[in-house]
Amino acid sequence: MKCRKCGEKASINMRQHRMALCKDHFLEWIPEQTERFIKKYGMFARDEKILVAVSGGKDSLALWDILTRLGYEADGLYLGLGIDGGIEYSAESQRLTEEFARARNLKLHVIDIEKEYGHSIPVFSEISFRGKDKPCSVCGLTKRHEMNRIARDLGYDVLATGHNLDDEAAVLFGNTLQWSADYLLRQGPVLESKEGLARKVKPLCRFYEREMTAYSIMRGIEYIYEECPFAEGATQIFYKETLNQLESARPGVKLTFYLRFLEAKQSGDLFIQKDEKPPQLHPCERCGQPTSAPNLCSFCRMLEKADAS
Ligand code: Q46
Ligand code: ZN
Ligand code: ZN
Repeated sequence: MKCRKCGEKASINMRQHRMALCKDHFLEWIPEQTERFIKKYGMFARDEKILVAVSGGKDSLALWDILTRLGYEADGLYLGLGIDGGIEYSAESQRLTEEFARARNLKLHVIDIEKEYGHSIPVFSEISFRGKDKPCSVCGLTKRHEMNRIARDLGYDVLATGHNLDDEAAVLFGNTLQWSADYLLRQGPVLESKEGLARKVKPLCRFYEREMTAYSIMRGIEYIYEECPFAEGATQIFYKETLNQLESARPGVKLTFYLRFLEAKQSGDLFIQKDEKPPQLHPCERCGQPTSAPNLCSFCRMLEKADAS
């Protein structure tokens, strides 16, 4: 297999694009494409301040690397969740993220949830569900709250996450199986800002996971290989495997699934927009973030419950 651009030996073959590239050209192609997606979907402008949510995994570190290579002003945010799971997951991912930032002289904000709020994520979850459920719902709630808080308090315009095509296609697959119209209407590369919350963007949403793995390895990025110990067995992983089976029989099917969805949504043909008014939002009495609940947002209610226990 030869590189399409220079004819040298290819390092990666992307069947969905019918294109193989050598290492050097692949490492050029990824940022070029990212820049194209940033413009196409109107993610952010050159003068906007970007906060990248970094977890120590390949996607978020690759995203940070790409944005800084493209010359954007992008700082990192790492949330210490206090997850151990026998592999010191949080400690190791924090070490790798800090190392990444130090080596490149980048600004990284680190928020330790336990120091900030008195308990780690697994403990919050234990209190909320008495150990009956995985910590993922508490974790997701906390991550969203903290990302919004830091972006607002430190004046960032945009919050960027490292979701790749495999993540987005799996979420789309799940929402389609359920015909969850509300979620489908909200899914996309950009979630516009509202009520004082920063805009949320996913610049890697058109890259396959294997492309991000290849990019990270070729760029020499050291990232945490292990998934969070709670991710195992999640429905999303099952959907990813199912889509990978489809992909090996029909190369490109994952990308087409996602892109056709975005096109259909943009054209307005596929979905009947409901006339209902969106829920009335007002600031949470404790933290000030917008909520539809009467007094406190769900995160602050969780904190109150934990304090009272
Ligand atoms: S939600 Fe669940 Fe993730 Fe939080 S507890 Fe781990 S798997 S990190 S993306
Ligand atoms: Zn080449
Ligand atoms: Zn609140």
